[in-house]
Amino acid sequence: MQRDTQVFELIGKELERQRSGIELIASENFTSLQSIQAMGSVLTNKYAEGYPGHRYYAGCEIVDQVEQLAIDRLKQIFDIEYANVQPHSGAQANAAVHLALLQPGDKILGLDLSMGGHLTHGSPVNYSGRLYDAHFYGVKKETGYVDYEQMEAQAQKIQPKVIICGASAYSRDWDYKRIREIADSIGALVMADIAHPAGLIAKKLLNDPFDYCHIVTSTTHKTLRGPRGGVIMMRRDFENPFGQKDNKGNLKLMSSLLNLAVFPGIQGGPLEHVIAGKAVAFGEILTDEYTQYAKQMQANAQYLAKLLVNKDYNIISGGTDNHLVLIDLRNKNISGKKAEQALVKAEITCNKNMVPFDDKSAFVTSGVRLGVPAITSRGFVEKDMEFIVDSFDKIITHSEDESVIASVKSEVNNYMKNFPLYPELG
Ligand code: DSN
Repeated sequence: MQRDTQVFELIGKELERQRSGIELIASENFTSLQSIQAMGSVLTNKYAEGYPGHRYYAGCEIVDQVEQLAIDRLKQIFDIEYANVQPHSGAQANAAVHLALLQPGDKILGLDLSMGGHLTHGSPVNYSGRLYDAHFYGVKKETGYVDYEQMEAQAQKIQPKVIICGASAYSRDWDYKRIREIADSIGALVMADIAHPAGLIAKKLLNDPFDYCHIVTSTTHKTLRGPRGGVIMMRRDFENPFGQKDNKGNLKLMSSLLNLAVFPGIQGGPLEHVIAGKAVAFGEILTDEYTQYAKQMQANAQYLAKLLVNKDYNIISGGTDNHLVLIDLRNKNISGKKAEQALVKAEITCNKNMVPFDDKSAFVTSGVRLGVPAITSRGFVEKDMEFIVDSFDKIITHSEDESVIASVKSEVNNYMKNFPLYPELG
């Protein structure tokens, strides 16, 4: 068969783009070459609807072992009893949890998208806000921290079945114990979406959600540094108080409802090649090298925040506990959209982001979100944050000066030559 040069030339160009620039999108990372190789393997050819040992197709003996390896490693990482590694994405993982727990029209309570939350936590443009009766809590205007009093007041007033915690653009740790107390006071369940900080939680650098949150979801490609995908986890299984009863009158176990919600509920055949990539990444997370990586990620983010504050950038909440910072650019007289556009010309990639109490739309925004998972994988340590902040500041303060942008781009490209990415790929 003729080589598809069109597609592979584009892949080559994307590799070059990833190599030459500074990647600051908080939800992106560079998964290992062996994880990529597992994804690009013959496992993509196999249909395996069902779960290990219980499939609807023959010939699953090998993929059963692959999937079981991914499950076992994930259980070891987080010290949990239950893991489902089949969700194709974090959004699918969340949809499956909702399907397992809720009926259409049921009430949910999540962090407002404009305050750092996620589409699948009840946004009106997402299935979660269309199928369920979604309500929100926010962050405190004065501090930028989650407003737990508001969460409690909303919970008491609305009586949601599920309280969702977790965020896409929130740099502080969560008080899972307090959230559980609020949920217990109204008989609700707690779902934590740890897609962003999962890698730091895995290494105990942040609070552990598993003892307090009934169900925990994550993506696998952000701080966990695996392939794109999702997972659902529980430290302990339990009988779902909102679920149907079996024919003996017992409430069904959450694990069986979650498995049924993923397949056949919202997905067909699992992507066993991606699950193999997840298994590889989970194996890597169990190593000391990854522990060092997670610590470096947190140290980099904290130093990045400090340097930005020194240059009079307004960091929401004043700093960070995790891998990201959210910057309100209003005192710099530039929108998030303009900042993103100018930065990408200099090959510094980040995303515009609404900040709490933003007066601009989601298409314009007053802020940008910067994250360090990808650059930490490239080998950046604290002192490299100085280069990032200097380059970032030059662009923000000269966003329409093409000669400054061109000179920063050239400095960025030269700098990145010191941090090889996938050198094996030539
Ligand atoms: N879009 C992802 C992020 O950037 O945080 C979340 O799904």
